[in-house]
Amino acid sequence: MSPGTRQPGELLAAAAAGDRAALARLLSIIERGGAPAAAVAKLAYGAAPPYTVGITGAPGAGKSTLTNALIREVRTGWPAAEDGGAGAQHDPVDQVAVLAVDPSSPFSGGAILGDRIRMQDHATDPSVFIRSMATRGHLGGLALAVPDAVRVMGAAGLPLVIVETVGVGQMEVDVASAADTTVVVVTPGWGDSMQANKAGLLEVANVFVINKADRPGVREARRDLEQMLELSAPAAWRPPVLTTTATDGEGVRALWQAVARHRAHLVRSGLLASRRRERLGEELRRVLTARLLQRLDDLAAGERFGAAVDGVTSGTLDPYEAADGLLSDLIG
Ligand SMILES: Nc1nc2c(ncn2[C@@H]2O[C@H](COP(=O)(O)OP(=O)(O)OP(=O)(O)O)[C@@H](O)[C@H]2O)c(=O)[nH]1
Ligand SMILES: [Mg+2]
Repeated sequence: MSPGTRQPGELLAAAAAGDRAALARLLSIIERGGAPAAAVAKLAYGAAPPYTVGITGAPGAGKSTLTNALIREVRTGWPAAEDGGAGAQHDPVDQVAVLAVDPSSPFSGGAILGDRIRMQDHATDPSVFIRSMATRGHLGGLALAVPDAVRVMGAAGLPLVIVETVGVGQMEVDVASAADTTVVVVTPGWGDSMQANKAGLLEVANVFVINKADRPGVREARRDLEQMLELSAPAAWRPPVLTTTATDGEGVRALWQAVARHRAHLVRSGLLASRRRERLGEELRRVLTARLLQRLDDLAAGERFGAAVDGVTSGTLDPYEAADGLLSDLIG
């Protein structure tokens, strides 16, 4: 049977048995949203969540190149944490998924061409699954679609998902904060261009990477980041500032070790569970908001709404009274 005619349950069973076409099909359903996406998402609940590493940063910072290089390290397994061996211990990572998310692009179709090219080292490796996701015009939709996609990948048996997000705006911060460990990639000279969103970056970053370390300005970029970190409130985890040259793999092992240290920190402190709970709460809020907005749209198209507008127009109602009345219809 072609993947197009199979039900979500069958597709998920096939995906869990290693059928990548079935997994890709499930992710397309998630991406399109609506009731079919909710049906797929429902199936994926309850499965063990994969460990999620977010890689975010400005367009062209080298995220895909870095991810490509990182996959090689990932395949060697989780390194022992360098803190006396607590936490992550040489766990094998037999499979890895990459989800490349582009909030600004309405195009996807499986894999953005550029990402295909830059991750081609692994194109024929059956244990590496690479997939792109775009907005399809639904504002805020990705913030809901990405966690669902990650869960589906987990339910399909992928233990580690790397989520690459382009950009540094609020939407990207939302998507990035859906990761267990978030790596923020900057380049020499980044400070001038991203002045506006430094606080947002600081909020989500667990690891900072200055990529393109083969270019001038690394020292200044590092000083910038360190100053920013100095100003932030002391916390149990201080994001390390690493340098990489993704094109030749320089610094990539240290990056993977930093991710492993952060993971060990989360596990040891109990933060992994509490942060995941927090994220689920955030997700529930988003679902609620989306549902409410849908009902509001329905309401605004109805007779009662028209009558309320008439009332406000004729002066028998003020807009606040009218809104309260409509709301009690909606919720009551
Ligand atoms: N000099 C130098 N170039 C790099 C390095 N890493 C990546 N590049 C180059 O930078 C360009 C962009 O790299 P990508 O990996 O596509 O960057 P990206 O952040 O994934 O880009 P988008 O997904 O489009 O936002 C490519 O031409 C890479 O070869 C590096 O460490 N040094
Ligand atoms: Mg990319």
